[in-house]
Amino acid sequence: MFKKILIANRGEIAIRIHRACTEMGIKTVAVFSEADRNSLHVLFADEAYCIGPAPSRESYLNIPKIIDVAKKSGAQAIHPGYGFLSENEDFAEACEKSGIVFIGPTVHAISSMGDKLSARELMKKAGVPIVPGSDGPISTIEDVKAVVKKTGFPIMIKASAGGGGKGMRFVMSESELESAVRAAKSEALNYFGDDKVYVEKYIKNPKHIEIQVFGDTKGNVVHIFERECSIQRRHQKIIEESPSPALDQKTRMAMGEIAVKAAKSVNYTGAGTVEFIYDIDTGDFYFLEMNTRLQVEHPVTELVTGIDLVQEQILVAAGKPMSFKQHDLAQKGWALEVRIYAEDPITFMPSPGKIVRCRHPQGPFTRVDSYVYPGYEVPMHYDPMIAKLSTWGETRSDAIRRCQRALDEFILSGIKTNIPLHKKILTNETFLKGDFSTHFIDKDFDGFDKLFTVVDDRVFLINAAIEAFNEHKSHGVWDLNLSSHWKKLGRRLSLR
Ligand code: MV4
Repeated sequence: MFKKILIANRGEIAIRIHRACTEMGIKTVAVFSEADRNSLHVLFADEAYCIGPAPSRESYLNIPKIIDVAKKSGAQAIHPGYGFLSENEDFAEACEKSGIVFIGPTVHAISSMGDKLSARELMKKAGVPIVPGSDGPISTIEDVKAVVKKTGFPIMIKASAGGGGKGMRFVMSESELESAVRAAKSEALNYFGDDKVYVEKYIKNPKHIEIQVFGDTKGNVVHIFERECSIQRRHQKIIEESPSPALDQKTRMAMGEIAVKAAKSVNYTGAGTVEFIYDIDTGDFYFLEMNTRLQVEHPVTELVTGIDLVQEQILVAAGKPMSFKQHDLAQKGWALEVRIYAEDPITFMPSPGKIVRCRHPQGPFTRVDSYVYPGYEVPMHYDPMIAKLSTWGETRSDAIRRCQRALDEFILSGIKTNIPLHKKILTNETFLKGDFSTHFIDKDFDGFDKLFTVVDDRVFLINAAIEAFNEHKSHGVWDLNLSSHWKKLGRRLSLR
C-alpha cells in the first residue's frame, strides 16, 4: 500500500482526497499555486509545495513540475481529483514513465473515451445504445444530409474532441446546415486542434442520467447505480441526486448493465461515469460520453450506498481488489447535492472576494465538502464552486426538506453565493414532482426578479419586506410570515 500520495488538485476535492488518505494511514503531499498559499488543502496536508503562479496552466496543469514534486517528496502515487489533469492522457503517461502510480484508469481507457467519436464507435460495437446519427466523422454537407434522411431535424453537431457540452451546435433545418457545419468544424479546430465532428438526432426532452462504474485490476467491473444531473445551466451542474425520480427498477438495472458493458469494453479500472441521455418522451436511453475520473457529485452515490469511492480508488490503484461485488451493492434512501458557487444568483457572474462570516450547516445526515473559512479570500483564478452540501433521507422529500433546513443554516457573507437560487429551486413545483428535463432552468424555473441580489443577511430583510409589500399590494393582506422571517434572521444575526 502507498505510504504517501500527492494530491494534484485544490479546493474541496483536495481536502476530500486528503481525508481518505489520512483515514487509510497514508501521508499526503499538497501542491498549490501562489494564489492558494492560504488554501485549506495546504493547511491539512502533511507536506505542501508551491508549484507556480496563479494561472492554472502555470501551476495545476504544469505536468513536469508536479511529477518533479512527486519525486522529491517520495510520493508513490498521484491522485488527480477532477478537472485539471484528471483526464489528461499525457499526464497519466508521464506518471507511468516516472514510476509513479496514476490513481485512475489506464492511458488506453482515457484516450479511448476522450475522443467522443471513437467512444461512440466503440459503444456501438459493444452493443451499447448510441443516439441515432452518423457512423463516423462527417466532412461534407452531403454526409449530413444522408444522416438527416434517417434522423430528421433537429440534429446536434458535436466535436469529437469536445465533450461536456463544448463544441456542440444545434441545427433546426436544412437552411442552417452549411453555416453550422462550417462553424462547428472551425470551432472544433480552434478549441481542440481537431476538426472532426459527427451528427446525432436531437433528443428534445432529455434527462441527463449518469451511472457510476468501478473496475479493479482483477477483471471485476460493477455499476454503483445512477445519479440524475438534469438541473444544470450551460452544462454547469447545479443539483444532483440519487436515485433518479424518473427511473423504474427495470430501466435502472438495464442502464447499469449497459454501463458495465461500456466500462468492460476498455478494461476500465478505478472510478468512472457513463453519461446517458434519457428520452423522457420514449423512455429510451443512449450513451453520451464516459468520464474517466471521479466526479464532483460522487457524494450522492456515497450517501446512498455507504461506499467511500476515494478509498476504493486508492485500494484498486495499489493493485487490491475492490471491496464489493455487484450483489453487495444497493441504494438505500435518497441523497441530493447542491453545489455552492461564489457567484451572483441572478447574473451567475463569479463573485470572488474575502469571506466575512462563514458557518457551515451540520446535523443528522448532512454532509458539507468545503474549503472556505472566515477570512478566506476566494480567488478569481479557479472554478467558483466553494462548497457542496449533500443530504440523505429515507425518501426524496425527506432529503429535500433536510437540504432546505441545512441551506437555512448556511452563513456565508462578504461574497455573493447561489444559496438563494438553491432555496428557490427546492421549493419549485416541477422540481418537487421530479419530472424536470435538462431544460428546467431555462423553461420551468422563473428565477429571480432583478431586485434580489444577495450581499448579506441585511438584504434578506429588505427582500422579505419587499415580498411582504408585494403580497400586500396584490392580495391586500400583509404576509404574516414576515415576522417569522424577522425572527429567524434576528436569531441568525444574534448568532454571530
Ligand atoms: C445531447 C442532447 C440532446 N440530444 N445530444 C452533450 C454533452 C452533455 N454534457 C450534454 N449533452 C447533450 N447532448 C443529443 N443528441 C442534450 C444534451 C444536454 C444538454 C445540451 C445542451 C444544453 C444543456 C444540456 C444539459 C444536459 C444534456
